[in-house]
Amino acid sequence: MTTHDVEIAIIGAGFSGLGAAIKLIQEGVDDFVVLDRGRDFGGTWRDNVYPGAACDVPSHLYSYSFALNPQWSRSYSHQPEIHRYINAVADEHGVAGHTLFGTEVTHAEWDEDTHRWNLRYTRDGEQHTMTARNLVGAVGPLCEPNLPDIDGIDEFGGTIVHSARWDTDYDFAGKRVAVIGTGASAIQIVPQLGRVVGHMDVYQRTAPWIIPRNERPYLGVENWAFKHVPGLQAAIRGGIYTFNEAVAAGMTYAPKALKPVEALCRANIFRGIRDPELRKAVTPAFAVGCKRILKSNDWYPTLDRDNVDLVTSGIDRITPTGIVTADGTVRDVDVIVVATGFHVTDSPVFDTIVGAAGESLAQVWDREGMAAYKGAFVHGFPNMMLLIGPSTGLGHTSMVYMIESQLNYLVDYIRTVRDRGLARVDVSKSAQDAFNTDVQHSLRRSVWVTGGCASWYQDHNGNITVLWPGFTFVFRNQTRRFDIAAYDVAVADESDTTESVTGKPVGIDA
Ligand code: N01
Repeated sequence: MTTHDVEIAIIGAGFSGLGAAIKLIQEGVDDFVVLDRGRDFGGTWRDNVYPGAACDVPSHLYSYSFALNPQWSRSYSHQPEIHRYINAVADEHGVAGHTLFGTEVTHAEWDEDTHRWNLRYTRDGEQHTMTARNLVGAVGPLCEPNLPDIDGIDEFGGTIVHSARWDTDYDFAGKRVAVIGTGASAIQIVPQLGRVVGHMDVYQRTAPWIIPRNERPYLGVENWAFKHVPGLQAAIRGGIYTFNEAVAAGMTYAPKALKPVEALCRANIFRGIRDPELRKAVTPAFAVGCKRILKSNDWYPTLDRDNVDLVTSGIDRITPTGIVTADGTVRDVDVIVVATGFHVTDSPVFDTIVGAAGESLAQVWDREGMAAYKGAFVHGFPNMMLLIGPSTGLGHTSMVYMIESQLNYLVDYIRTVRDRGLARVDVSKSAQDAFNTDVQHSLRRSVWVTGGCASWYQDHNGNITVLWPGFTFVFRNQTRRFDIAAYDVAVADESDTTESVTGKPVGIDA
């Protein structure tokens, strides 16, 4: 077992953890480490390798502002290209030298005596420990797959594949397949499988609203222009951003203004499906925007295929050979694809982080509801900043924009801690509560509250704790500077200024 002490430990090497590492390097901070259980950078864009995996935010906006990519091959990027982009950016900034892959953090606990986070992690089957003066939680909300709790699922004798843990060796050709779920992942998987499987049953609990996806490949001349015409890519990015912010206004303040979007979705159904009964079955019964608005041109035509059935009767149980629905129908299958989303408000990661009072994030959030200050700091968890924490999610535009806002806040936090010699920084309960009261106030007329749907944006109390309401530039303004007045702080004494114990952690070149 090895022990180390670092100034900052970042858990997660996806878009947010990598962005944090780059910003720290640019700030001249060297004493940090990124810990990730995977084998390279990318997080959710490394792990989601299901067929058809792609982004539904246009390529020019779904990238770091400090690493624009003029070479995007399509107007919407697919997973392999985003994964390559993320790793290329990591290479360019030399982040690998700060990163431990194949490393799973199993426990992180605040130590009030040393003013440090005590971390336990496993690497190559061995246990290690580390202490860190600051902890950055960059695991993202979409990292822990949610397996549905359906009677009999453990007894199924065939294969079960979760969308986020795809079995790339499994050959779907000619198979009888069941797909559970009709969210953002399922609508990308189902059209790909529909072309190769023998038969597919798609189990829909709630029909989603889906607009057409105006994806196309870029011409060589366009890529040339993105690279050589000054300001062109930034202008396109700005145009996409501005359009999306208008949608945010509708979702937050005037859901009725989204009627034209609903009309687009209805036209998409009409165009994609001939059978009137099937059209009715796929038409949602909630306001557009209440759940994520999806984008697809081939979802409806796939449901209309002869080898595909949409099943709307609820799932009663799973048997060793298939699925039984509430109406008593038995459908035998070889493989079940579960595209049932992620543990967002109940992530097992929350159990592993223990704050100053000896309680885990899960215990605190179970009792008080999921909440943080500016989506980042949680009262009672000193010196810990979450990236894409509570109230930062979006239903309409690029999460990378929110991540970059939080990175500004992180860098200014580290600057402040260094300049003032702070050993302990804990957001005050009153500042955190006031922030969340404002968020809930902004949400009250929004489509997520009034739209008549259940969604993963809600915690177990039914409150929308995942989303940022309104304009993202408001969040950018609120996170420009670290506002120390919102925090209870303690200055370092001699015991806090102890030198690092053993320098860089195991596996990182000195
Ligand atoms: O998961 P979801 P996802 N029995 O939670 C159903 C991002 N993403 O992986 O709606 C039967 O949206 C559930 O039904 P219902 C994006 O932010 C982005 O698809 O709850 N069904 C729903 O249909 C997205 O929002 C991209 O009634 C069950 C589905 O499973 C997020 O990831 C691409 C069930 C889950 O949908 C999650 O998307 C892909 C049960 N027991 C994903 N449990 C981009 O393009 C759940 N369901 C950027």
